[in-house]
Amino acid sequence: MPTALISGVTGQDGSFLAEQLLQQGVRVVGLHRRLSAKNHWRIAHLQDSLELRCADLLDLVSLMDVMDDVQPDLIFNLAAQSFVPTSWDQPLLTGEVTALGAARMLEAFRRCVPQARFYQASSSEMFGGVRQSPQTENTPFAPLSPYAVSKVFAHQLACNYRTAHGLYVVCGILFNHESERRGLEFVTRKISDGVARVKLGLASELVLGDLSPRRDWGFAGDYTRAMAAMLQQDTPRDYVVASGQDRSVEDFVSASFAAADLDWRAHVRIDPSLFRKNEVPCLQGDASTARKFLGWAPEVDFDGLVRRMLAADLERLT
Ligand code: NDP
Ligand code: GDR
Repeated sequence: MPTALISGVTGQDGSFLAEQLLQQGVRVVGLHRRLSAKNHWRIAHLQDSLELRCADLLDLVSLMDVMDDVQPDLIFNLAAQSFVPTSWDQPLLTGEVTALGAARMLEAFRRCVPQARFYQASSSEMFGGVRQSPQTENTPFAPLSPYAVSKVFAHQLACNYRTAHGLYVVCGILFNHESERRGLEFVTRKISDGVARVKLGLASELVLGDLSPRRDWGFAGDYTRAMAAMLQQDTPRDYVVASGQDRSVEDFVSASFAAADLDWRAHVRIDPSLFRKNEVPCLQGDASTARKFLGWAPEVDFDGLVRRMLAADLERLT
């Protein structure tokens, strides 16, 4: 039975990936960091089968200790400071965790368990000021935020560990993926939570920023399936994972309010202070490589995602 080590197991993707690997009979060890209050709500249902170890991406020694002890066959580096606006407020922390944290994970892997296979969570944000559409594994990067710059560093370093050290390293360049486990600060979850509150009479309005940016949204559980499949291939390579369809934030808002039989224009207020510096206007991915080599295809479409997230927030708040 292989052993998988997941950093970021308390996050959205970590929880879906852990669940799916456990279902396949894999032994799963999750890394969590010491916090003053536990934040394990996304993995609470896995507590009987998931092993947890305490380590921090800021502390190389803690990562090496865990790798030496656990001897993983598969390593998924999902931990990051992942919220773009925070990366402007805390660019140094973002670099420490999202860029250098990946370097520490790679170095711990190289020194302790070089025979293992390593997955790096790369991001469509690396394409930022896009040079071509749709974006593929070969599209040049044009990062527009400290978060995106950090992800480019981590991505290119991971590729170097593959070519220079001959290690099995894969980067999944994932486009936005969402779920009922998404953090409330991200726009889709802010919308599903906000619509549910309006529907239940708990709020009268939803305050948002720019509705014009376009993203290629999918369901997180579909995307973590692709991550697991990437480490099962004979040859390590990079893969774009995306739905192939771009929609505006306004599309997500109107679909969500419509799913609750509400008119979004009566409830949404735009707050210009929420507009971003260096906004990424449009991202659209081409997942042909993932389809070809992994046989991957998403199971949840845009409308299914909107309905699923709204239903979960309605149930939670009722
Ligand atoms: P989340 O923000 O939900 O989860 C981030 C995880 O990183 C949390 O478990 C968090 O722990 C952990 N973490 C943060 N800082 C540290 C640290 N110093 N040491 C150890 N762990 C730390 O992200 P997602 O699940 O959405 O995304 C997973 C990965 O994929 C991230 O790297 C993200 O940047 C990337 N990505 C995400 C996409 C998406 O659309 N979701 C798209 C493309 C890439 P804690 O709970 O303690 O805060
Ligand atoms: P993003 O996700 O920055 O694409 O990064 P987010 O959901 O935060 O923003 C998407 C778009 O919505 C616009 N927007 C708002 N965003 C938020 N959060 N809140 C608002 O009120 C609001 N109003 C409009 C934003 O300006 C933006 O254009 C996510 C993260 O998961 C990254 O870690 C990951 O790498 C990328 O997706 C791919």
